Formats: sequence, C-alpha cells, structure tokens
Amino acid sequence: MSESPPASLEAIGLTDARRVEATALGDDAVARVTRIDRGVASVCTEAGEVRMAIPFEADLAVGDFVTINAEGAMSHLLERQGAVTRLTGHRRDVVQVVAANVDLIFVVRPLDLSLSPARIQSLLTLGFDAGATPVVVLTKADLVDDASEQVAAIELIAPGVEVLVVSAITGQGVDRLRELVRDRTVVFLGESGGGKSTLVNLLVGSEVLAVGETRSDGQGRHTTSHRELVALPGGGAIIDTPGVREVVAATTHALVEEGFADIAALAATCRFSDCSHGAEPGCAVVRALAAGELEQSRLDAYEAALRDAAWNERRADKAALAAQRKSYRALTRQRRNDAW
Ligand SMILES: Nc1nc2c(ncn2[C@@H]2O[C@H](COP(=O)(O)OP(=O)(O)OP(=O)(O)O)[C@@H](O)[C@H]2O)c(=O)[nH]1
Ligand SMILES: [Mg+2]
Ligand SMILES: [Zn+2]
Repeated sequence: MSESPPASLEAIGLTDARRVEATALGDDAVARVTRIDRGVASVCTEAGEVRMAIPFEADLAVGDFVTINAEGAMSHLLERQGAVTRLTGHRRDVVQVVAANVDLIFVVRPLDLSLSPARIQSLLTLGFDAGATPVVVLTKADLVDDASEQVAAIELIAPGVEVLVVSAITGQGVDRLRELVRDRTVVFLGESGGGKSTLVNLLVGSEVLAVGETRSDGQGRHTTSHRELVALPGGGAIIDTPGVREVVAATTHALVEEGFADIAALAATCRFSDCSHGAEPGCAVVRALAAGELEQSRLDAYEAALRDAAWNERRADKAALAAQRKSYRALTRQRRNDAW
C-alpha cells in the first residue's frame, strides 16, 4: 500500500458553514481533532497532522472542529453537529462525549457471539441520541453458516435500521460499507474483539490501526486503547473506539418514545393513560401482541430502555441536586469572604 497524502479538511467534513463560523470567531485556520491524550490533542490541519495543547476547559472530543489563532494555538471549539455521549464515572453521572460531528454510527457485533438485543438496543439509542443514523454491522460472517436468524432478530428490535452482514476475510458486505462511509463521519462502537479496527483498516486500505491478535481460542485480544479519527482516502472519516464493555446510553424517556414510536403510538390508545400494558382492560399493546402485530422481544427492549431512562433521569436529578448544593456552598463561602 502506498502512503496517502494528508487528507484535506474538506474531505474529512469541514463545510463552508464551519469556515464561516471560524471566521466569525476571528480565526482563519480550522482543524479537526483526531485524538486526545491528557491535555494534548492531535489535530488535522491544512498542513497535516500536529499535536497541540488543549487550552480551554471545553470537554474536547475526537471529531471536534476547532479554530487555530494567529499564534498557532487552539482557540475556539466550533459548534457540534451531533455528538455521541455516554455516561461514565463511578456513579455513571458524568456525560462524556465519545465522538463529535458524527453522521453515522456503526454498531459492530461479531456473528460468532450470541446476540444481545439489549446491548444492541442500547448502542442504537446512543445513535438516535446523537442525531446520527445507526447501522448494525454484524461481523465475522465467515465464522457462521447462516446469519439470517441474527439479522431477523435485530430487525425485530430495530425496525428501519439497516443491518449489514460483513466479513473482513471474504470481503462480504464491504462494498456496501464503503458506500455508506464515503464523505461521512462514522463512529464504530461495539465490544472488544468485534472487528472494528480490522474494518477500519480494510476501508482505509492500509494498516493504520493495530488489530487484536487472534488467540488460540479464536477471540481477539483488545488492542484499541484510544478513540481515533482516521481519514478515508476517497473522502470521509472514521472514528474507531476501544471496545466498550458496558455502555449506558444517556437515554431519556423522550428518546425512548422516539426510538419506539410504534409502541408509543399503541400505548397512546390504551384505555388508561397510565396503562402498564399488563392485565389492564383495553390495553392496545397487549392486543397488538396477541394479534401478532407486535413482537414480545421488541416490547421487552422497549421496557428495558424505559428502565434505563428512568435510572438515568433519577441519577441526573441527583447530580443536579448535588451540583446545586455545591454552588450554594460556594455562594455562602463567597458571602462569608465578602463580609471580610
Ligand atoms: N474470522 C474473522 N476474524 C476477524 C474478522 N474481522 C476481525 N477479525 C479478528 O478479530 C480479532 C479482533 O479484531 P479487531 O479489529 O482488533 O477488533 P476490535 O473491535 O477493534 O477490538 P477492540 O480494539 O478491542 O475494541 C482480530 O484477531 C481479527 O483478526 C472477520 O471478518 N473474520
Ligand atoms: Mg480495535
Ligand atoms: Zn396498555
């Protein structure tokens, strides 16, 4: 493989609107963040990739566009057009931006592992949350005889979401992947060893990323330790992420209702507005289940997502309360100081 020249910023998503925004902020140069290490970011500039100190307290993310001032320092963060976020921290009350300015989210899942609908649903929710289009990418098709059952199961929990079956070994499904990523920014999410970095290398056309070696049991060792944005030679960018072991979508009731519009529409016609879709009379959800118009697995995924949302919202309330208390303490301290 030949070395490709540095990608132009336009090829990795810099639009005229973003240029205008940068100019309005008083800076001529724009760069895109490709990687973040403690306090330092790698950015793609017109002149190629450089490392730069992160000056502002902004919670900078891979995929962000920033401006560079006349001194050559990073100065402003451009407005994000969609961001994939997740909850982290001991109490899962910190919203972390996983990737910014993302158009597509590939939920990567290897076919040789048994399907986890709740896991896939939770990753899909991250996509809807970001305002990005999620696509389910089932990898390692060469390891299974038939993927149709898993595809059908996913189509049930995620109607309308494209499900792709791919193999990095046989090349199955790779043309469609290429078509999807072209001129877009795509983030790859999914557990470790699923084949994300392998697919990125395949799409880029060279071994830009390290890939987990195959152990004797056939499972990959997890190797990706950083989120990283790589440019595609034909235009577009991919953000690879380390395998997520546990993702808690920063989901809310509103987003669940959006992701499960069919069930929300049914629930709206239940006799009781607070129907739990259990034993109540006049329940449209139960009626649809009985009539075979709604799958039990989809209802289960909906209820799991609602539980996630309730949990998140309770936690967010607590975090807000704690922040309020803290600022109140700061304020009272300030008052005391003022008295002096
Ligand atoms: N049989 C088969 N193996 C694959 C395929 N794609 C990837 N692998 C293997 O799966 C293992 C893990 O691949 P990676 O690309 O490192 O997986 P990853 O999702 O990037 O993993 P993390 O970086 O840990 O999140 C490696 O040993 C790959 O060679 C495939 O299509 N078929
Ligand atoms: Mg990887
Ligand atoms: Zn009901």
